[in-house]
Amino acid sequence: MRFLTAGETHGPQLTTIIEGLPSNLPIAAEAINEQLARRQKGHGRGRRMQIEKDTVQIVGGVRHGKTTGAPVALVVSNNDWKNWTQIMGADPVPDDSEAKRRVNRPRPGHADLNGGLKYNQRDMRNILERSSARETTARVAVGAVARELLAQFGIRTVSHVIRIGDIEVNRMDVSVDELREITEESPVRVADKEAEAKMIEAIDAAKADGDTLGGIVEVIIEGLPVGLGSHVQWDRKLDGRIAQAVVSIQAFKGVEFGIGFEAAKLRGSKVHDEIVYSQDGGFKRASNRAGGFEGGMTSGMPLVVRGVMKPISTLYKPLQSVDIDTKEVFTAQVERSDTCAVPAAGVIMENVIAWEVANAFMEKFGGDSLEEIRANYENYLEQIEQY
Ligand code: EPS
Repeated sequence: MRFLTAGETHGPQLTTIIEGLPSNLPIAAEAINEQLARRQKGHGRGRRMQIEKDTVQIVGGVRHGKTTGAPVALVVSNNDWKNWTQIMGADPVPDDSEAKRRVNRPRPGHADLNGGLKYNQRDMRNILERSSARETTARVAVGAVARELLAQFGIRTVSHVIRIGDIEVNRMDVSVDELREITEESPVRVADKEAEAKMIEAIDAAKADGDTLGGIVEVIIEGLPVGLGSHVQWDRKLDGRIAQAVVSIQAFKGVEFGIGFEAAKLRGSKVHDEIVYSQDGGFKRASNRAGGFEGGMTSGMPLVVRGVMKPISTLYKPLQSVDIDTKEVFTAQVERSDTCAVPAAGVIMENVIAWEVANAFMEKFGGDSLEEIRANYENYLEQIEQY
């Protein structure tokens, strides 16, 4: 399967085409809207989120609630577009027009300067409009569709924030289902109430200082069969693909699986998961330090992936930059932005990973209709059972 997105943060809409989905997959706009709404929440978001109420329009590939096998086309409109029609319109405007809201002081940490140089754009608005994390709206819509496919096979995902700035959660002894319920109600998507209060305080303090905060989010996926991805070729390793997807989320700087970077400190005997077998449960691991992967393939244990997001680089108290016209030192341009988008980033990460897993699922069990995939899947489970 594949997809592409198009659209600018203050343009008319975000557009996506997904190709390769099977037919007969139930898709409801409400299920996509639910994911879009989750992405918009979180303490620390700016005024833009009060303007937008993201809802999807399904404009291809779905009829009477089910996919037909044709490309699925999705559109999410930007409510803010009405304030930007001149600034972001496709029609030409005079070179010196105020309507351009030209950006000539690149913001450190953003795509502005690299993109301006690379694409030979002297108005860096042409870069920032597309590099903006608004684009993740489209990727969440794609992930929401992927989740529908995974849900057909009992595969479920959850995410939670484990760090914002220097505040880390205490691990709670809760099931994944409980975690899902609690984090959905939390303004920073954590289960630990004490950490929640401190995180909110830290975000408010950063905002008061014109500063921003990053953090770490964790995604857990349960119900996976063994053997998604493959060891045989570098670009078929599913953990590698997930790493790429996670680090491609705007402002993400790193990814780890299971105990992740901790493994560097420990001896092998404290890192690897012992293999156990039972008549009714089949092969399992006694622990899950590997985070659900061995050899680039799923082990059947839950996937545990963490991603680190740097603090958003648009600062109300901007850092030093250089004016590209005069080459003089200036502070970077101020654009409206969020103080902390880590809670939203967890939802984004869940959805981009859901896409990668669904893609690997289709490679393994792929068929043109949901029924064909189900038959392949069940056949494989039987093979595993008899192994
Ligand atoms: C963003 C800047 C802000 C965020 C935006 C990402 O938008 P604006 O410049 O319009 O205030 O709100 O995020 C979204 C719009 C979104 O939907 O997540 C940026 O520069 O990346």
